[in-house]
Amino acid sequence: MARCVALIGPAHSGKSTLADALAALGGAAAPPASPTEARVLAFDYLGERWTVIDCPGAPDLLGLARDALLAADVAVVVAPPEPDAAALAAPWLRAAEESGAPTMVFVNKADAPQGRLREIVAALQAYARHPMILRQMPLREGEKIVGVVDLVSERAWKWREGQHSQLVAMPADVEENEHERHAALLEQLSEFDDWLLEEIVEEREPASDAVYAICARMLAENRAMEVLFGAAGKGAGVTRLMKALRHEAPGVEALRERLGKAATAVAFGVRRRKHLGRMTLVRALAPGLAQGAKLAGETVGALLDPVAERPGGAAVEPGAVTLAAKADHMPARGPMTAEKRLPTPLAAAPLAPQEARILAAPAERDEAKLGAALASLAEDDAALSVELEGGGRRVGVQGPMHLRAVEATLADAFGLGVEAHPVTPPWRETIAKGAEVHHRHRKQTGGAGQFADVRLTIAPAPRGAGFVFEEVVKGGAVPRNYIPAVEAGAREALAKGPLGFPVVDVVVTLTDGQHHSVDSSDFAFRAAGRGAVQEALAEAAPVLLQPVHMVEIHAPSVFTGGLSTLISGLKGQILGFDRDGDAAGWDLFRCLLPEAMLPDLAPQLRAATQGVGRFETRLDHYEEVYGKEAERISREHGHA
Ligand SMILES: Nc1nc2c(ncn2[C@@H]2O[C@H](COP(=O)(O)OP(=O)(O)OP(=O)(O)O)[C@@H](O)[C@H]2O)c(=O)[nH]1
Ligand SMILES: [Mg+2]
Repeated sequence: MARCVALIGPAHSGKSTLADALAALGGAAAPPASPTEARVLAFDYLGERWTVIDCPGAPDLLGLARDALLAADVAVVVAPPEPDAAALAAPWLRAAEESGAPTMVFVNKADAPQGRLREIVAALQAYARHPMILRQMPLREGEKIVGVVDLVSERAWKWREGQHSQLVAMPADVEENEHERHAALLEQLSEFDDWLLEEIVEEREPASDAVYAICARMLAENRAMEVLFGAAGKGAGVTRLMKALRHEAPGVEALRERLGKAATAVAFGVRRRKHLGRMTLVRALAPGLAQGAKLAGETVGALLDPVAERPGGAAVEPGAVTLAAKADHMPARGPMTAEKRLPTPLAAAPLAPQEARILAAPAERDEAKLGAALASLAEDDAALSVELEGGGRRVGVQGPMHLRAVEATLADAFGLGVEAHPVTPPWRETIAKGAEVHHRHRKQTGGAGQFADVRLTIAPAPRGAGFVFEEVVKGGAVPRNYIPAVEAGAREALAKGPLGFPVVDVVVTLTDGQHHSVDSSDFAFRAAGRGAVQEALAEAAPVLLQPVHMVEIHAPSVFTGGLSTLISGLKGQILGFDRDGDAAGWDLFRCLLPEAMLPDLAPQLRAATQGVGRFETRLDHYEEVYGKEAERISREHGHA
């Protein structure tokens, strides 16, 4: 049975280097890593099939890691070797915990550590609910780490570049420290195992194999995160990691427990290629996945080798990964049976967009094609949202890398270039006082004339009331059948007020008027209603309204100190912050922010949190804007 590992973690921590090194253990060649796509590697190790999913580390491509976690037996969070960089690993630790995937941590670049290993682990621990268990200690020569001591077996290994590590005698100066740490590790593990606790109490030395078995169970039951370390760039610690995975990684049965026992396969993302079209990454969870078989009610077309993207074997063994082509309706993510889709776990639910652009095709004739392409990309990408807005398409992305990835797919797979424009908030206007007008529409053109006469009042209505139309006409001065036309005219006038924006929160009351038995018509009363309301609005002290959002920022606690200044700088109103009850080491920061500031929030938050902060927003209310700011908005964005 084939097993699958997802490598996730911050940018440049060495995931791709580690993935290459793991594949090299199995003698497999690896295609180059992509900065914007999850790379799949497959190899055999000691007679077993393995797939490694190498996820990009840009925080705005977190969605790809969440997809990979759906299908992986084990997540390996590859962390940088600096205590100060631990917060960069926070989103990945969080995604791993949310997915429910058993997780290990690999502290990489141990050849050039920027701190003591125990400090690094302590710093990482702040962002995980699962206890982290350091199963090794470094073997040093001077300050340099040259190998590793396995604290379970109490054996020392020296790294050798390009070769297997060498078993060496435990250096005398390490021995005492090692014994202490070995005892501490056993004590930590005994929290998960009564037998081990008893052995310790009885002062018996447990056999290494029994302790390894406890480690394996801890991982399989997802109760703790083991921490290993190494230097993938030098091949150091890679075999240790692979052996730990081989001994401890649970198989597809455990994944089925997580996804739903009935699941026979799980989809975890889509790739698009110019000639091959849309292809879904699928992991088989049971026998029977083959060309021509059914999956989620659809007949499986071509099955490709996910590494080379060429036709693969006819059948896919349980646990192996394949690329389903020519199946346009195959779900992009989530577990399924032969007949149907099963519910997708919450951990792969859509991500709130962090930035938006209006995307347009440079050539008018490509607009429809762009619309269709974007709609289908959004369906496949839980991190992408597309809405129609004012004739354009408002595309919500996670950040610049994500936008680049979307643009690249549009260009490469659909042959579509796009122009990206900034989005503008939906400003509105209202009135500050009431007004009363009399407006007559009269025209004599050739034969039939036009005549309509209306008197009406306009008055402010409470925020959120929208448009209210009333009439108190007496004695049929405006005949009943023309009143809807007056209302329609009023609506036309409100579509664009004196400041250039749609008018809201007003009551228009038709009070009186005159008509003519021949020249009056719906048309004439509509024109009169429109003219009257236009006139009234100008007299009613128009006021600009801006949308204000309730914003919830999620960031590791170390960054929250700087957020108050950031929000004040964006003219936001801070509502407070709390520990985030949903994730270890994260804070939840709430504020009100004008929508016009949201495009600045995303890059500033990225800068203030090294890319890991994110936010959710929803429209809260409209608020009045006065003075120079209002004049500027009306001048630059009003369509007067
Ligand atoms: N010193 C040292 N450098 C390493 C090690 N492993 C990787 N690197 C270097 O770190 C840099 C980033 O490595 P990648 O493997 O591309 O990192 P990644 O995590 O895949 O990065 P993204 O895919 O961009 O998120 C490269 O320059 C590697 O050569 C290591 O063990 N020690
Ligand atoms: Mg990489």
